[in-house]
Amino acid sequence: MGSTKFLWGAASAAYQVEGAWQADGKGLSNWDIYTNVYRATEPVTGKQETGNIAINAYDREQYLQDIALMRQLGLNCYRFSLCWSRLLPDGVGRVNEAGVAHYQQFVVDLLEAGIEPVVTLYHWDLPRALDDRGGWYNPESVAWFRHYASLVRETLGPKVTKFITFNEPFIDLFLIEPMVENIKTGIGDPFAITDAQYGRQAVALHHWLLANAQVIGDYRAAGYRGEIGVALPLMPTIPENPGKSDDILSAALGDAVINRWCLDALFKGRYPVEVMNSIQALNPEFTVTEADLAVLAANRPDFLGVNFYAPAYVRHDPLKPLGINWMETNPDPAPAAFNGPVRPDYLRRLLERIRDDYDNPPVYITENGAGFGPVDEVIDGDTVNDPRRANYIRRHVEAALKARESGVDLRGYMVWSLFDNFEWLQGYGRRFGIVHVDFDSQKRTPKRSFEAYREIIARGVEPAGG
Ligand code: GCO
Repeated sequence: MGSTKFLWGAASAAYQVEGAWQADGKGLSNWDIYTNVYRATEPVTGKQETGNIAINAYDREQYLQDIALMRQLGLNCYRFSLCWSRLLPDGVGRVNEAGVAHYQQFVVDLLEAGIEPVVTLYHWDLPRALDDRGGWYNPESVAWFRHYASLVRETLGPKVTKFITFNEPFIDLFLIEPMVENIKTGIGDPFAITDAQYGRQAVALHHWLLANAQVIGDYRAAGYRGEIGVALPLMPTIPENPGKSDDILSAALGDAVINRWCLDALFKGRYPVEVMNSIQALNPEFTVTEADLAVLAANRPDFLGVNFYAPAYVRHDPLKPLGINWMETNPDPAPAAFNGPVRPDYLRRLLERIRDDYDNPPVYITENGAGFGPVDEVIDGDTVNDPRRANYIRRHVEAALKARESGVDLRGYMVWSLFDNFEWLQGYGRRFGIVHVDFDSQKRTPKRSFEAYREIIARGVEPAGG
């Protein structure tokens, strides 16, 4: 089951847009603690910023206005995530009926606007009560997530035809969470992530992947007739200096850790051997049983969500985990986007690689977008001039549709993001929206990129297969 029409959408995440951090019986999440107690944005942005209000997207009066903008844009889908602790304030156990009712109403409001909800179960905001019980390092986390996912299937499944279990395992577990840990323990440089942290995070990632597979199995066993997938942060790696063997080797290992670890787990039911060897060298306790791998192999997702922003230039750096420095260089000419080099050619190459290496699974681009800083956010009367973002979107959609013409089973594109929002540890300073948000007044102002994306949607796509 699932729509045959090409999906044109936008993506968001609960903690980045909802606000209402203590409304209607919601339990605290890890991110409520990170921002209000650890003041986690301060070492990165210089000020304490939180998602307590964000862009007020929980408020129905507000989100109905936002849905009107979605209709003006021509969207036929909208990707958002659920805040687990709105539904289960303690993570497991008692259900918060007000939280369930909120998301059921949001789904109805989207459907009545002709917009298909694409629902992410986990976009990084874990109930604080579960974080206190060891979070994703606790083997029980697989059962906690299955319990939560079953509640979601029962309450939203009848109207939601596409679920995404997890968003961006590698970014959350191997970048954001170690940074928060460094901030919490007072290490000077939040980016000083260590081999030991990588070794420990691998345990959490294994639990995510097991939980994903078990939930896919649960949904199918329960007769769920929609589609269920995972959204991966895929970054083709490029040796910063192709004349240096170390860079070439680090780029290859980086590709295995960043891209193939999850892709192989989801679509081949195994972990790359070089990943297993590298991680077990960091953490001898990291073990994966044949039974675990059998669970992965038996529950291949219905689709792959590709979150693509940029390729990653990689140089060998003995001071970085596994010797992989994947974040610090961008030798490409300006303009540099927040998330890396502007290289739409690498999106096409990535999609064609997925087609060839993973048996051409159905693919949705579940995130793609850019921010370039104040130079590309120039308020101009009743709009905002962001030509670089508009150009970025045009070029990446074009590259994706070229891949589709070459046989990639691409079924949709979702821009990140419809609205400027809370960009995790970067706070509100990194704008990604095609609609400007005045974070004080909550006023929305469509940017030039909004019109550019509207024209792309209006132009449409050729039927698949030419
Ligand atoms: C991520 C997330 C989004 C980000 C977006 C811009 O991958 O980090 O899915 O929450 O806001 O990617 O960085």
